Amino acid sequence: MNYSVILPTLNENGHIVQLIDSISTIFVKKDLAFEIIIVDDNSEDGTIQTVERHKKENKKIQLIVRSNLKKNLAESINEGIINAKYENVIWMDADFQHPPQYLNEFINEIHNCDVVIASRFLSTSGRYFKNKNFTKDTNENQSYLFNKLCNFFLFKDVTDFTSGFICLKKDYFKDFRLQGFYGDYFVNLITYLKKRNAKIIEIPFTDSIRATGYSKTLVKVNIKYIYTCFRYFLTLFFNIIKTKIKI
Ligand SMILES: Nc1nc2c(ncn2[C@@H]2O[C@H](COP(=O)(O)OP(=O)(O)OP(=O)(O)O)[C@@H](O)[C@H]2O)c(=O)[nH]1
Ligand SMILES: [Mg+2]
Repeated sequence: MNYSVILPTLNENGHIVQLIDSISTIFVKKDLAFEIIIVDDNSEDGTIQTVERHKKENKKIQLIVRSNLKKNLAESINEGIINAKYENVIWMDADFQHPPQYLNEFINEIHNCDVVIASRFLSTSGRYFKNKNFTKDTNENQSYLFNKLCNFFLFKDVTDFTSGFICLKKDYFKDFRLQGFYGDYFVNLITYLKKRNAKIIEIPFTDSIRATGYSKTLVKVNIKYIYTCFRYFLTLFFNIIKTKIKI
């Protein structure tokens, strides 16, 4: 089996080389064919220049810069998928919140199914903020509640509908594109995969704290935060309709 790992980036300069190297080490150790596709939405912190320099040393890197386009996470991942050359695609956050060691489990599990999702909400999963040294962001409560509602109204055998840490067959994207405001694209993806009767396995994982830089997700309750919540709930609503009337 072979793997295209997609890293959507927006200002991740502080740790991007370290992340690329950690991912590369996993595949090299297992002697598996792989590539790492960085899809950057015009970072202004030097991420692009850093990756360009690192590309000269690591031939597995592909860099795509989405210049002059509206920044969008789902569209960035779509761009990575279109340019992926291997059978399995993986994508994950590029800030170490999705620890690269779980790629080992993706590689083990994908032999037994079509899709592996790393979940924050299985009984054996963990959260970084359980460590007393870290505070919980406001949006974590919203994320927990949203995922519970998705689990109740959509599919009982999926727990993390906004994971963003996944391994699946590239073939699923022959006639499907990710679409969403932000992390809600993942709900649309799960509904689509279920419609295709994909065998989905969730593995528990414990997220880590972002390595450097800042979160692009809103952590303060303001009008933008309320709008983001509204967009997420709208996505849930449309997915309930889609699953109930099977369109
Ligand atoms: N290409 C691209 N990448 C993005 C965009 N927004 C976020 N990202 C990347 O998506 C990943 C997740 O973004 P984060 O800012 O860490 O947000 P989050 O993990 O959902 O939220 P926190 O838990 O608060 O960190 C990171 O790799 C970001 O660099 C975007 O508009 N375009
Ligand atoms: Mg993050």
